[in-house]
Parts: sequence; C-alpha cells; structure tokens
Amino acid sequence: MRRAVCPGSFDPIHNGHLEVIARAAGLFDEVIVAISTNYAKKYMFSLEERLEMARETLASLKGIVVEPVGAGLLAEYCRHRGVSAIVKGLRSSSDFDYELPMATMNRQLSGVETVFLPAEASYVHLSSTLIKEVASLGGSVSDYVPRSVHRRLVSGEPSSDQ
Ligand code: COD
Repeated sequence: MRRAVCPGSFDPIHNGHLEVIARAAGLFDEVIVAISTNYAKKYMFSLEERLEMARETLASLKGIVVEPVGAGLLAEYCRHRGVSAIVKGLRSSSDFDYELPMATMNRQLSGVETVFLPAEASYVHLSSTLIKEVASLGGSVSDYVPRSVHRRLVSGEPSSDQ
C-alpha cells in the first residue's frame, strides 16, 4: 500500500489545502492528513476543532484519514506510520525555497520522499493566516473555506483551550 501524508497546522483547513489533499488521494492508496501541534505556536482553533473541521470536510472522500501528529519530527512519524511520501502544495517560489531544505532533511533522516503539487491557480493566494485576518475584519471568506470552517470563523467564538 502506498501511503502518503499531508502535514500542516490547518488552522483552519481551507480550499487550497483541500484541493491538494484530493489530488494526493488520486495518487496514493491512503492519505493521512496529519494535523500538527507546535507548542510554540498560537492557534486560533484547538487541535480538537482542527481535527473536527478536517474530518467533517473530508468525510466524503475515500482513502483519507485525519489524525493528530505530535510535536516531534515528521520524518520519525513517517517511519512509524509506514509513510512513503510527504505531499506539499506549492504556491510560489518562496514556498519552494522554504520547503526544499525540509524535503532534503526528511529524506536524509528517514528516506521519505516529498512530492510537491502546484497550487490550483484560483487558490494560490490562500493561507490560513490571510483567511483569518479577512474574516476577523468582516470580509467574506465563504469562497475559500468549507462550510464547517466558515460557520466557526463567522461565529467568532474562541476555542476552549486557547
Ligand atoms: N494551495 C495549496 N497548498 C497549500 C496552500 C494553498 N493555497 N496553502 C497551504 N498549502 C499547503 C502547503 O504545502 C503547506 O505545507 C500545507 O498546505 C499545510 O499548510 P499549513 O499552513 O496548515 O501548515 P504549516 O506550514 O503550519 O505546517 C508546517 C508543518 C507542520 C508541515 C511543518 O512545520 C513540519 O513539517 N513540522 C514537523 C516538525 C519537523 O519535522 N521539523 C523538521 C523539518 S525537516
């Protein structure tokens, strides 16, 4: 079985992420959407909420598993879970410059390859950070996030553990 991982904070998951995850599911037998928690980082949504939003949104797609990934090395997680490829979406050359050293390091650490998929043109400008900023200032983000995320963004309720 060819198993891949799409790692990220997904704070929150948006249509650019979803598009890459769906394409990855067409290339691999199983795709793990691995939601990370970095304790040095401040999230808008708790880990439970980020897992819930991803699961609600991806429920209809076959071959996708959503799970949390701890604060340790992604390479170690890949070895432990029998993952042969990390799939990342690339929006720009600066994404590539940021990702390339990590891809090389992950391959040297555990033999896992990184597969880069070019971002869909209509989502190339999307980031979770920009979406949260636009939503917090009253702009419409309904074209950019799934319904379960939109509902939480517009309710403006802070997550319970932040
Ligand atoms: N279109 C397409 N793809 C997109 C878009 C978009 N509009 N926006 C984001 N993406 C993709 C990118 O590939 C990104 O990597 C991924 O979605 C997740 O995005 P985010 O913003 O949710 O995730 P990040 O950047 O916060 O996640 C970083 C990781 C957790 C992946 C990274 O820090 C990591 O690998 N950490 C593990 C610790 C580790 O092993 N460190 C050593 C590395 S060698």
